[in-house]
Amino acid sequence: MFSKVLIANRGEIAVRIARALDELSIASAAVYSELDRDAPHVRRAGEAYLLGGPAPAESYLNIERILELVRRCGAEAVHPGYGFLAENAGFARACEEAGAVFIGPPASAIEAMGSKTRARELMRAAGVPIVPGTVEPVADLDAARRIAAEEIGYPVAVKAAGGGGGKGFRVALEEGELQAAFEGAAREGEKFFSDPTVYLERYLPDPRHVEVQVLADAHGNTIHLGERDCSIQRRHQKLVEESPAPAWIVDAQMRERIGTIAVEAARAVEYRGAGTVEGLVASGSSDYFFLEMNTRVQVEHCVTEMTTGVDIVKEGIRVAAGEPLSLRQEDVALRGHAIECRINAEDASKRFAPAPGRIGSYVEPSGPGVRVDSGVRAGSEVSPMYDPMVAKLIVWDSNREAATRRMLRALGEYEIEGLKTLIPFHRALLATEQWARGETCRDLLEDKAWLKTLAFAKPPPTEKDDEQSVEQAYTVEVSGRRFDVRVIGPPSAAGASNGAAPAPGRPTRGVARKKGAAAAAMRGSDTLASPLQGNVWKVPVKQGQHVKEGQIVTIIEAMKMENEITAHKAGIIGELPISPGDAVRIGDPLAVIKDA
Ligand code: MV4
Repeated sequence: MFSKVLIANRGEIAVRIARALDELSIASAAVYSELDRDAPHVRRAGEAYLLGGPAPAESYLNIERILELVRRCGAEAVHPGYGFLAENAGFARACEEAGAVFIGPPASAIEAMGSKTRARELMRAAGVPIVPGTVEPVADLDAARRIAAEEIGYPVAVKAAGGGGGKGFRVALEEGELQAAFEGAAREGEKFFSDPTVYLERYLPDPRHVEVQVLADAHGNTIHLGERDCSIQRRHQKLVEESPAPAWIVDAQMRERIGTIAVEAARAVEYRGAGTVEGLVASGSSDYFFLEMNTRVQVEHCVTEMTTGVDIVKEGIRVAAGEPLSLRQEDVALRGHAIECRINAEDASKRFAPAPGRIGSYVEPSGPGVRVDSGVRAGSEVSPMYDPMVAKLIVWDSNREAATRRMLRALGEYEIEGLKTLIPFHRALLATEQWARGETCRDLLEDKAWLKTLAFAKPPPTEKDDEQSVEQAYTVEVSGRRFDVRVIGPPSAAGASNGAAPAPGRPTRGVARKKGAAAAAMRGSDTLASPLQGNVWKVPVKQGQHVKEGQIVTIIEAMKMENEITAHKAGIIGELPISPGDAVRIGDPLAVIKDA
């Protein structure tokens, strides 16, 4: 077994991996960006090293720097978590070349599944059912027209070959819509994956997203841990996941069938470690079609851990070290029902706009059947630079109905001050008839009137009296390695001496005052300020135009995501100092909206 592993990630998944390493008596090394000096994942690991600046390219995507730290700290393996470098075959290879084990599948399996057309071809050859359509890239619009009309039939889905997770996915309900869908998918493929090739699939109306967790070792064992239903999605972002799927969607017989399909899919690419085979179940049928395979541990792996008792992260580490899986297929038993709600720093009432900010007081739910995997704590700053998912709330109970009630109880216990999150959205969603009936809730997730009811009250000013604490915790970096120190003395003198970030929960006077002033300046202002850093993609409004509160003013691309920025008030667009292509930073004015 390894003696030390470097965790090449941040947030809740880095904490999750550190916990698994701890239980396996493996030392853990965290890495962090300048923004994450005081993040929980940094404190949770045994040691921690600075990667570089806040931007992912300088930090969590900085392959050279990560490999340099692997050598320096003496880690024998690297755990990539999810996102960032997790599905980067080049990184997996670079790790092996540097003499470190990449905790994940072989680079060849990442590559095979990374190209969606290649994956479809391999799956078809392996007898895995794929959504009917092409397994080769479609050369041009004329070819697409012919194939859609003669071979597939409308409606068709146009998907980017380099895509996945819904990026570069367009639908054409009829021939008249094909050109826009084709060009849109190709453009998005080019933008996100530097690959404009697309393929076609039959479009399945209102399907369910059902995925199967697999585990494979290097001793010929490939098993599955049942399915997760992730049908509650908005703009291809999963919001709620459950395991098992509602009993009326997947019964024991179907579970065995799709489990076998998933194991075949994994075997076809000589998979190792933890992976997920995603599929669609057509509405009102039990037909199951392979969609894609995620070659990493997933955000929602926890619901499967709750119903099987298997520690998926630990199994992945064991397998990477050459050990066999700790269980066989016949040892897998599903018990009860688990649900996960993603706690994102987003405002559902404003089209799920990112809502970064600083957390004030913070209390996680607990009690029977409740698990919280989080990457934040009181005082944490949630940056627009990274994923808005700050925590996951997972509950288990004996059946779906009981688990739903337990989730509502736990959501009620969750206290996050100062940050808008999806907690009110989840409380409302899980209380609906649609959820109780196990529907996909598509209409509800786009229902403006319903979402509007989830608006946040204006927060009262929370500026607290300055603390008179004499003990202060600081982070110091010595040659790029992080250490925690405590300084006893007058707070201002200690703060000025080294300029290090103060420990969370103990804001210095300067920081507290600046925050308060900025917040006061924004309140009641006509200026719509950018909540994030990125590039202006679209500006669907004009100067002089009347806008309603919540109407889209601009779409900003950041972190490969399109973020809709909506009017904070109704009125007339006075100034509009932005146009497509402009780079904007946090706080930059996007528009001035005058009272009508
Ligand atoms: C589809 C589809 C219908 N037909 N493919 C792909 C990525 C994933 N995030 C959703 N994807 C879909 N692919 C074909 N051929 C519908 C979706 C889809 C979806 C599927 C299940 C549950 C919720 C969904 C929400 C949006 C789109």
